Amino acid sequence: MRRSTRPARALGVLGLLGALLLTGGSPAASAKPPPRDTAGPGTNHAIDDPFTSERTSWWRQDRFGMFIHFGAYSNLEGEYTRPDGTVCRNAEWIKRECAIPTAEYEKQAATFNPADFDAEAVVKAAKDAGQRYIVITSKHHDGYAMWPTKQNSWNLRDHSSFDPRRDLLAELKKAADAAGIKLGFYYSIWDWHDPDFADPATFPRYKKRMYAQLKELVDGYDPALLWFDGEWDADNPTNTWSRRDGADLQAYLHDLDPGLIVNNRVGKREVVDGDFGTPEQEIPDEPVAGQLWESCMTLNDHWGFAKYDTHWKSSTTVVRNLLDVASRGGNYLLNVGPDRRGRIPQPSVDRLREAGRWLGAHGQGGAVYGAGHTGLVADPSWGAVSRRGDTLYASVTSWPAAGSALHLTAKEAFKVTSARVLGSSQGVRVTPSGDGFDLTPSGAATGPVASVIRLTIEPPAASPPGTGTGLTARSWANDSFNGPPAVTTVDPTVNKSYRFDGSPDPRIPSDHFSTRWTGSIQPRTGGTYTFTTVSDDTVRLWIDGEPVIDSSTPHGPKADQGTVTLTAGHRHSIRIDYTEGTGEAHMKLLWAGPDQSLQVVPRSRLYAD
Ligand code: H79
Repeated sequence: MRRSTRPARALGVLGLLGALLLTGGSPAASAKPPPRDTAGPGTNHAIDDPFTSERTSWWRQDRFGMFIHFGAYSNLEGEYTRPDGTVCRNAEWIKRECAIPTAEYEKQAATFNPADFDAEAVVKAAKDAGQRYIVITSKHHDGYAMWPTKQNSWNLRDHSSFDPRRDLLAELKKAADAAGIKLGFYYSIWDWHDPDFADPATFPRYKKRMYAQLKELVDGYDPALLWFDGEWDADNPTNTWSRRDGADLQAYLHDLDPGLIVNNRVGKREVVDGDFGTPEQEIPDEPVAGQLWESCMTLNDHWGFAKYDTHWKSSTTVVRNLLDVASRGGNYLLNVGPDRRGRIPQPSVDRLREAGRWLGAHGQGGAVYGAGHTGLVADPSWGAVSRRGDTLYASVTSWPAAGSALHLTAKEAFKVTSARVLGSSQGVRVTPSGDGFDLTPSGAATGPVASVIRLTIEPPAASPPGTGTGLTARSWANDSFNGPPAVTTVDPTVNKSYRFDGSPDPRIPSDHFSTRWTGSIQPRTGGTYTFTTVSDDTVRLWIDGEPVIDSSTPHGPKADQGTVTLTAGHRHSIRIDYTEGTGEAHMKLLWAGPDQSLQVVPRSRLYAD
């Protein structure tokens, strides 16, 4: 939709023209605009604030996605019989874990014929589940491309028994578009098949092919998201992927399509990498500090199809996981693994449909879509509470005995103006009690999965919108605030991603600098605020002269947090001391409060000296 205008494509052409004019070089020599990461001192690579940007808006609302693991490994359906007759089991890691010789693995892949892959059925399964986006493996660690890549013949068109006229990713894109479902691609950096991958001397050749493949995917299928994996240090084959490789790749992708959403495994899974964190097979017990996040999880015990794996999660578990995730401000990416013919296993389809039925009933999906962390109440033992504006959704998984109450612990002062159980006509008595409220429903649970009590609240009173223009920023060309500052500006926000080569100003080199931000910060609502700094190398934060964060031991990319009580409309003095020694440089200031979800502190709430 919006993204089809592709402003970057035009920029790319201009960049190419510029390069030609400057160098007089041949088109071949300057086929690619220079990576943003070589832009030099004075550059801030921060694209936007993923917590608030238009770019990530759909992803932040949609909450629930379908992960699809499908590749040459699927053809083995989780089992490899060795020449000696012994059997080795694994799914998408089967080549490596069962030590299948490459020739053997290639031989079996040549028989791969997922003729029954039905993109419309896949999209329908996702839609029926209430999933609003799909992420499919375009290439897993085995290096096998699921689209007709031109970079090698190790792909579904050139190395399979599949109809060469078909293109699964194109089919899926078409079906997803028709259903209004977003499509993203998983892509493994680690590649067990490409002969140039493991040797640092030939790695640049691999990297070039990888860039070309990613360009094929972006240009050919217009994905909404790229989900990288295999970024970690590894042996067999050696993986040398570095933070700098990640920074370059992120810049390259942004030039290809500035609308792309990218996960943190594009780099080295640090809080500054990509747009969102990727807890795998786990649900964090509180919002992730400093980054959007998405838990990815299998529906049984394997990502790829494994014919013997019947250890399915129940639809109840799926819904409850999703409710927990949404209440902590995250997304849930739930996996299916099609079989060798391309069919999603029926037990998966059944569970997804049951989960979708719950979400679609009585407006219960309101607890998930567009809802997030409340900032107002503690995580209860009896379920999960999420929030959308002035509505709280208390999803109850342990319904109280008749006449008993559910206690809601309030972290901030707010009022409850109404309460009702979705899908039930029973009443709910709300009484202030101890550190919060008691909710006493008059009837039974609405079902075995979860019953949702929808509360309308009056949040703490808000002061008028702010009129700030940012903080005073003084920067030094040394890392100890020594002497007079080299440059003084007003920074609208503290959202810096200098990476390896950037700095606050062209006059300040990319290593050994410091910045002190001063002024005042004015919250709309009074109460307890959590400040989060994302920094590399050191940061100290004071509010009203009191230390809130002191992270002055030089560190790599890191989130630090501190809490402080602020008064509505009051301008609290703020000071941030940030230093960069060598290497990468980052500095962000985020906050979350009683009526304020986690985000970079906006300009309007910051006032210069
Ligand atoms: O694509 C899925 C996994 O293949 C991949 N990431 C998700 C999204 C993944 N990579 N690493 N891991 C998951 C965790 C590592 C697990 C391992 Fe093992 C334990 C690797 C070797 C031992 C599991 C068991 C995989 C092979 C044997």
